[in-house]
This record gives sequence, structure tokens and C-alpha cells, in this order.
Amino acid sequence: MKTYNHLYQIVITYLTFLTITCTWLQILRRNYVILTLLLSLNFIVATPAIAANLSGDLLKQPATEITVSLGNSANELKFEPNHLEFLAGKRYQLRLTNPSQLKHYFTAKDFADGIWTQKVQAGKVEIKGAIHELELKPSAEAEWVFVPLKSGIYGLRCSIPGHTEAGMTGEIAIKS
Ligand SMILES: [Cu+2]
Repeated sequence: MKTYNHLYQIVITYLTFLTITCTWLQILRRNYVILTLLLSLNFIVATPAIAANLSGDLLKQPATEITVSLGNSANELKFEPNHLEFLAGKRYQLRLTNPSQLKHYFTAKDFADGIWTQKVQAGKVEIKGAIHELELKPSAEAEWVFVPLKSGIYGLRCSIPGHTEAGMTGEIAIKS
């Protein structure tokens, strides 16, 4: 009877040990999963953060709004204003409007090469990437969000035949 009791105790101890080990394994496994999940989340969060690092601070900057009118309601062939000034490293939102009955272009290729375009928004469409020229139909509007990079004085014109010749030109200065 004593031997039996002893054996019984060994079995109980063994079972208890097994239960504890299993619970620990489960906890460990669960923690491991959580840890992996956290690491994955960290990775997901970190990757776009690195990608946005270059422009991150600039994107937080409130954009300075400037409006340029392409032509006017009297259908005069000119930009209003025809002289624009920007500071390198600042964020701008250039609003382009066309209050005339004619189609116009905002053509400033060298200026466009000297800036970083965040986006161009027109209606419900948002365009990202390099933009060199914008066409605005009568009563159209577009918003150009960018950061000037290269200082200089750049030419602006409307490339509709006859419009540049008629004086639809301007000057854009980027100052450092
Ligand atoms: Cu024009």
C-alpha cells in the first residue's frame, strides 16, 4: 500500500509538472506571436516613415497660397499677376484659375524642373509626379502644391498660338 501511494504521488507530481510546462509553453508561444506581431507592426510603421523622411518635415509645413489668373473676364491675354516670387524650401499651393472664355496654358518648363511637385489637383483628380505644363479650359481651376528647390528666374508663358506674342508671359523667381 505504501509503494502504491508513493507511485501515486510520483504520477501526480509528474502531471503537475507537465501541466505547468504546458501552460508556460502556451504563454511563451502566445508571447512569441505577440512579439512577432509587434515587430511586424513596427516594420510596417517604420518603412513608410523612412520613405517619407526626406519630405516629412516639408509636408508638415502649412502651404502658402498664391492665386494666378490665366487671362481675365475681359479676355485679355495676360497672367495676373505676371510676376511671382517663391522662397526655396517653402511649401506653396499655387491656385490657377481661368476666368476667361479662352483656353490657356501655364507653361514654365525650367521653373517646373527647379521645384519638387507634391501634387496637382484639379476637380476630383490628383496628379503626382513631374508636371511641366498645365492646360486650363474656360472657368477651370487647378491647384499645384510644390516646394521650390533651385533658385533662379524662370520664364512663364501661355503656349496657345499667338498668346505669348500678345503678351501672355510672366516671370517666376525662386529665391534662396
Ligand atoms: Cu493663353
